[in-house]
Amino acid sequence: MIDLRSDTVTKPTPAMRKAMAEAEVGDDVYSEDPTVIKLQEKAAEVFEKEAALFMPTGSMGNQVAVKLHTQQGDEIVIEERGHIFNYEMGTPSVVSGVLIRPVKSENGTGILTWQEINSALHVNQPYYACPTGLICLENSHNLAGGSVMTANQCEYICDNAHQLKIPVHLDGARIFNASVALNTTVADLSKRCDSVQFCLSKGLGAPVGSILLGKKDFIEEARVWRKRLGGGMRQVGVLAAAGLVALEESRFTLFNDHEHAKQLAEGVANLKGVKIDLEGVQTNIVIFDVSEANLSSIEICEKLEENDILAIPFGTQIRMVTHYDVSQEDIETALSELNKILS
Ligand code: TLP
Repeated sequence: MIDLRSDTVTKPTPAMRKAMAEAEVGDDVYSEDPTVIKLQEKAAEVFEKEAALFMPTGSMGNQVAVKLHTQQGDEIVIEERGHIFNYEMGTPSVVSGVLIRPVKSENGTGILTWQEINSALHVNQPYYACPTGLICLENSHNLAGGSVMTANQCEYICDNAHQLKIPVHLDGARIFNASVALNTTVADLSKRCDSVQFCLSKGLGAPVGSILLGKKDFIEEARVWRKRLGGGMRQVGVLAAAGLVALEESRFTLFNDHEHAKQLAEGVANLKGVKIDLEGVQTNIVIFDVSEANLSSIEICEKLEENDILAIPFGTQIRMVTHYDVSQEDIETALSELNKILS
């Protein structure tokens, strides 16, 4: 199988499995798991944030942040294709009682400008509008094709938001991909954000887990909400051990995934009935439109599957994601099968 559905499908590396087998563990609900503590300290150091908390999933990391930053009846502002809005099952309304105000990114990159955000805010409008309680950013931006936001763009948004006393949460599920694409550190890319969530279980390759980062008090409260939502884990050092390997080693190989994504995108661009924005392919996600092809996106993905290639159809688009279990030869095979299907 060549599995291009997501980078969540990576299997733990031999180094991760070894670290998992040898991990020292304790009860993490009592904050007594030495490997979890080590992972959290390492993450806080890498991101230059005060504190970090190991979360079972990225969704829980994001949703605990939404809960802590907002009051019931607030609105959160987010780009219209943002994961927190589209793929977290309405949790902002269920858990936090907030509304979402999706904003269109006019240039199509998914990276909102401050002007676009500002025009969607409700500040000092008592008695009729929902007050904006939070701005959510996403870097890299999954459904916009893995596009990246620079450190300056992010800082500018945070500084303006903070002047209005609005906090900013960064969904950095794939922030290490953004840091490789922009040749900068994850600390720089999230410097002024009040909280950041990043996933160990995507391109970094750990089997499970995400980290939520922020100020010490915020993370202490996040620990309470994690427990409340059923995310208090026990001898979870076995998973944190894989996360530590992911954090310390995997980020240095993401560059290859980006090269493979470029190779894939360039190949796809030459296929019949396909539209793709090549410049938009900045990291490990390739999204292309097949509305002018002879088959629908679902039919194309079904035919790919018959040939042991997996991809995800989204409306008239198909998403393919590269990761360390996908080689250059796999990309060539996928392109050649796609070519046969579309010809
Ligand atoms: N993304 C998954 C699917 O849910 C779409 C994927 O295959 O890409 N933020 C972003 C930007 C994400 O892409 C994801 C997962 C999450 C948060 C949630 O992470 P998990 O799956 O750990 O809850």
